Amino acid sequence: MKNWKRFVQTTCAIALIGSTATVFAAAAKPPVSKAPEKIPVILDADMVDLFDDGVAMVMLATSPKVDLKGITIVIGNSWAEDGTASAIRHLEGLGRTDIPVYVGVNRPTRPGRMENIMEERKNFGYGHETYMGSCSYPEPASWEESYRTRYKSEPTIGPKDGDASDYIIRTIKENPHKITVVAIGTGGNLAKALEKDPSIASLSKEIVYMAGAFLHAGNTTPTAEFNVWLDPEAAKKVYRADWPKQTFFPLDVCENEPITYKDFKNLEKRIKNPVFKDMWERHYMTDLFRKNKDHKNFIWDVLAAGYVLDPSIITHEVFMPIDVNDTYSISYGQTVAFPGTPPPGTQKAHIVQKIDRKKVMKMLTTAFDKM
Ligand SMILES: [Ca+2]
Repeated sequence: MKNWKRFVQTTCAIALIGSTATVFAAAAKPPVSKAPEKIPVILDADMVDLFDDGVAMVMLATSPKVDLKGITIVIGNSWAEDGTASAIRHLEGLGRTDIPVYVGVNRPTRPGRMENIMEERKNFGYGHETYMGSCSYPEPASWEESYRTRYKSEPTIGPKDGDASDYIIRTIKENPHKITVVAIGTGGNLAKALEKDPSIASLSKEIVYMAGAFLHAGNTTPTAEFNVWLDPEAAKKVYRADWPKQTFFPLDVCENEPITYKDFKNLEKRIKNPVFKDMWERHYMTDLFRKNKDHKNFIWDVLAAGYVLDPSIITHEVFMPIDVNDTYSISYGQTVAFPGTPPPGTQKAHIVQKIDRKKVMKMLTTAFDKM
């Protein structure tokens, strides 16, 4: 009897060990591979409809690789009122009104700049573009007025309360070493954020710009690219901050990669949503292509957004210390790369020279399929 009892106890113990081992075996199975983490992005833009800020925004907002955390609006192509209206219209069109928009800096750093800009251009020279963005028309009364005038309807959302610079600081600090900043406007918002909290640069993952003309002519003046030219003091402050990685898509590459009439037609046929069809019909580029099939159009900011989606679009770059000339003079706003010894306080940056055009065009068609 005693032996029988021991036999039962031993058998039960073996069975228990066996079942526990089965549980351990199940737990030891290799974990199911998780989807890669999305890249958290802040987009700082001088928004315009579609090309080029708008398309960059659509690429980021619709990519399954990206978590577009928010959009901050800065002066540049447009006044902040127009940029805000445009950002909101794009988000409505995409059904992504969950992405917050914050309004930011609406004047260049240099006092009286907007008032003196025509005189300045006479003194400092003209580049190969006559384009002047916000400097060429009066500031709208409000973002709502801008929205109603352009889109002939009422907005369904508005920008969030609070300054763009505070949103940038808060978001970077809540996600240390994770955020990619996509800076495709002038430098005002980022310079303001850095003044308030210089730690945000090193707490970011990286920053990517459409800005500058390093080994290439300027567009607005003979030496300066528009985004830097409008607020050189802000750009200098931003480029000298200690970001872990800075990548520039300057005119060096942007002005070598235009889209053609064939590309234009290929993109046009993909737009289905009336919100984007309306923008396309009113876009300056549409008119130029319809009048002249030999027209070519640059897509500037699109390249910076494309890099976030796939860094392998870069096929050639140089890595050098850089700076901005902020002395009010003939080369005000010129971006400079230093093959030799740089001035103290400058940082090194990746300056993109060539891209894989096929990859970028594929990204563009994917984005337009969602419009
Ligand atoms: Ca832009």
